[in-house]
Amino acid sequence: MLKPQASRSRDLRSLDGLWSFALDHEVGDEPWRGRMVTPRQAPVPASYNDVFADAEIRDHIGVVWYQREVVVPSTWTGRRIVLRFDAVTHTGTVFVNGERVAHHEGGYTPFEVDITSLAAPGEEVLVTVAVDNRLTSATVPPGEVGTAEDGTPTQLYRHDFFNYAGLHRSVHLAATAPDHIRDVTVTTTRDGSGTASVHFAVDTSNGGDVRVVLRDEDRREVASADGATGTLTVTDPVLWQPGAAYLYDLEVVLGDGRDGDSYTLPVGIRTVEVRGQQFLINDEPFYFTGFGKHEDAPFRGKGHDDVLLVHDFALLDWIGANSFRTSHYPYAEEVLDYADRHGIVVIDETAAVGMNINMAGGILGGARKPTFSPETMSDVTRDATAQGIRELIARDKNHPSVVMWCIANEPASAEEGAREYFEPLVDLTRELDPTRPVTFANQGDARFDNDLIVDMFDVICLNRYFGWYQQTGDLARAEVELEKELLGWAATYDKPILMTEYGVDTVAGLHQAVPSPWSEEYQIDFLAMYHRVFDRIPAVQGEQIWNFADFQTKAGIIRVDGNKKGVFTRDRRPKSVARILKSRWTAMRDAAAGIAAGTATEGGDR
Ligand code: GCB
Repeated sequence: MLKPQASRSRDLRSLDGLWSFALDHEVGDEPWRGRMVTPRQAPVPASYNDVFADAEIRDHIGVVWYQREVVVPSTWTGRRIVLRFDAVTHTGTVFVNGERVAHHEGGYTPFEVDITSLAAPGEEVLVTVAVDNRLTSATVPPGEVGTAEDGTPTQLYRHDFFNYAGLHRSVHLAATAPDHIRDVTVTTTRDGSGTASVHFAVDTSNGGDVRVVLRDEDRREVASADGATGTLTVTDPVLWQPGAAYLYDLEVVLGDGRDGDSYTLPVGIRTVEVRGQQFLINDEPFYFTGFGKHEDAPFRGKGHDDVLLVHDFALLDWIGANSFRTSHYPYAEEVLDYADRHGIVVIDETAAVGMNINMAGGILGGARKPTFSPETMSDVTRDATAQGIRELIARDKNHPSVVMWCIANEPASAEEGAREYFEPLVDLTRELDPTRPVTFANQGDARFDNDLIVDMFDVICLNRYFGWYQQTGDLARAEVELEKELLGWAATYDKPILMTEYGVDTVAGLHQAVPSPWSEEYQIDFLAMYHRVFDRIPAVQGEQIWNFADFQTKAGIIRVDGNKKGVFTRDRRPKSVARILKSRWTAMRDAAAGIAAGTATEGGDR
């Protein structure tokens, strides 16, 4: 699915800004029929939960309404007009001028609808959106809604981040020619003789004539072709490399180029492969350093913000990280565009999180019952998971920064039914994208000797908390357990191992001479212990700390104003460990750059 863009043939109008906003019970039936009467306005993009000082809004369960008007430019006569939502969390139903035009489930992927017949150029249209934040066994992430004794709704979910909702990303009105480019798919390969191939497939609304032109960063044409599918050959390509991004532009033109449609897609030439226990980018072993992140910030919740985007990437660069995982849902497309442009490697995750009913002995989720069953994670949940995979790959398939799909976080992969649940999903992912490795993030109850699904995946991603949830405060015992476990995985599977989560809640400013949990010193000692162990085990090919920054969660007895495992605070101030990480990761980055440039020095092999 193409991100909307303004080009010589396409136009865009942003619908971001303040929208009228109301809770469901505050407006009458069918508020989309006319102008909503409400004293409130909510900013877009943003979560609605924290922008008002009102517990009823923060904790609301169910539908809220957003509404605004927009004037369709009079110059758009004869154009195809599309209304596009980058993310409505979790379910959006859209009305235009009182008519229901779209319904979309899945809070982190875009959808769009052709509203040409309702949007007269020069006239105003009224856009109303019902946003539903309820999570059920038919949604991803899943949850359970119920009713309390006093008749009020309840919501249970098993993931450890606040259930923020709203119009989280931009809304656009877009105009194209009626005959238009619907989609472009690009993959790249290299051959031994120093050339690269850019394979392209263009989907158009009318099957018309297509021309593609590839230009380098100096806007020089390097290859071109006619036809909707084909291969461009690039001699002496400049590769997209971690830490050294290079993007070509593929301009796709439909029709005669004057009146026809055109779309420009950035293209990075790079290859990804898993070979034995190595993860290769452009045939070079790649060791992941970085974080699991969240889209999370004070006030705006999960609303996309370019300031935060640029600042987070600046901190990634400052600390020497080369990668992150989009835990636990697809991030805004702006994030991936930025990663493409700045050479940061991304593990791209679906929103399939919280699919383990018995985790933590049920503390988080209630009594023990099967995770995979018609009453819990059922065929309906799996269909929603499959749809999430389809939409993720449709959106992100062309990003060179995305090197792997992560199709679930911490499912109950040692429980009966896990294989039946995941096998078709792995097959689907590979069918949709045969070029990228596939993984899931494994939780500690599923070990190398009882996990039922890991053999179907290319890379073993482990989330482990020895020294925090187990052996709390005892890093010596934790070190023994961690090493035992990693060696077990390395001996059982000939696959790369990434530690995709390890971390400790740390209160910024809490210092101790004799470190114990929650202090900054314990975070330092904890991470140092993990790194010692990683450095002893060659199958470990990456370290992504949980988490980049402190983030909001639902209230609970193990969370004090959220999860505090960040290396940065929620407002992005470094905790003490940050400088120590910076020296480890910048040394590793320099060593990797030295290897790429052929000037590696001794000891610079990781
Ligand atoms: C996990 C989850 C992550 C939590 C983290 C924690 O295993 O994947 O979402 O936030 O543990 O801090 O408990």
